[in-house]
Amino acid sequence: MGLFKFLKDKFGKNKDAKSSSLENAKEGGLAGVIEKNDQKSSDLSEQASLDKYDKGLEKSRKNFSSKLDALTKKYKQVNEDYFSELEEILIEADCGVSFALNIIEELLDESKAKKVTDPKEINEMLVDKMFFNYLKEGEDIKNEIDFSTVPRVLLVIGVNGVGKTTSIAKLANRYVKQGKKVVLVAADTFRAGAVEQLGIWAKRLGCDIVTGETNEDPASVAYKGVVYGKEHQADLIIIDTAGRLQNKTNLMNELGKITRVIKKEYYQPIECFLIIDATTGQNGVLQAKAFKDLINITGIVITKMDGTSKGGIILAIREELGIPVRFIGLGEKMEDLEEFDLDKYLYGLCSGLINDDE
Ligand SMILES: Nc1nc2c(ncn2[C@@H]2O[C@H](COP(=O)(O)OP(=O)(O)OP(=O)(O)O)[C@@H](O)[C@H]2O)c(=O)[nH]1
Ligand SMILES: [Mg+2]
Repeated sequence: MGLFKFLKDKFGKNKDAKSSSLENAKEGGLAGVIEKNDQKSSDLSEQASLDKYDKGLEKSRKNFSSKLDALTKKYKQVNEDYFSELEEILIEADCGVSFALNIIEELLDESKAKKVTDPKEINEMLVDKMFFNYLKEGEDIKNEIDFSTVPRVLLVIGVNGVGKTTSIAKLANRYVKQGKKVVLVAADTFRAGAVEQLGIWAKRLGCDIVTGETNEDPASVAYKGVVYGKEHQADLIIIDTAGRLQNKTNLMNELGKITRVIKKEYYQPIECFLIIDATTGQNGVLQAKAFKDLINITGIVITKMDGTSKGGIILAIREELGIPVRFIGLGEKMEDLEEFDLDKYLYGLCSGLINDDE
């Protein structure tokens, strides 16, 4: 079975599972109710997560699926023009030129080999390819932070205004709810108000916060934060940094200094999340390239997915940088950060096509 059908079955089944577990719980005894309630709450949280993807990707889906749908209706049989229009749709969705070119080439070869001429079938092949091209062979991606050794240090970086501090608050919220002790470190000593902004979140979430003086060297604040977190048995130490444009050499070099100083006190690998604003399109890919040259990025958090109609950026980043997207911001609220899930993402982006396929 192709991924296209698999997604339809998987997420369709989910809805059935929810109602049947609710119904069974009504009928069963106490043990049955407890068991069914466990099942029910996991079904419901899975459904809630899927709903967030669905809502957050609404603009992208409308844009992408409606264009593909129009293309499918325009051509009864695929030809060269069809493929060049399809390529354009992929590029316009911010999937990146190299991703688009590669996937079109593969589709051309495969459709010729299998003698497929129906554009609906090509859509199915396209969704399959989007999936398999994301997964690099032999790679086992773990999105969640690994707490097998604690504390973990997470450095959060990115250009100005992409959503670093908000994503930190969302991540802290996620892990506090899982019972982890989270310490926030305000190493953005550059922008007026940055420390206060993180302070408000720390108070709201009940996390300790380590701050420095105005204009104190951010590396020194980061160091203090790591020492504090170790002394206070933190599970996770999250370091907020100033927004820095990728072409400002001094600010970029500062990142190297921050990691060097942390390593004097912390000997485990540092988690480093680069935050990318989905609404910046291909500029986000350029930012990621510049940061990657300087620092070991262990994951990407894509923010503001709800604000763009070009949700393909995740595919472009994966194609061009090979760095996994670990979390995805699907709204402004605290709960609107989800672990990245390729199935839900592709379903969110393409469900218009998938559900059309009745
Ligand atoms: N809609 C939406 N808005 C978001 C999301 N993530 C962040 N934002 C908004 O983006 C704006 C900037 O967020 P910040 O967290 O302050 O960004 P920053 O990267 O820390 O900014 P600087 O520290 O100034 O570089 C805020 O208005 C956030 O509410 C998201 O996933 N969806
Ligand atoms: Mg900030």
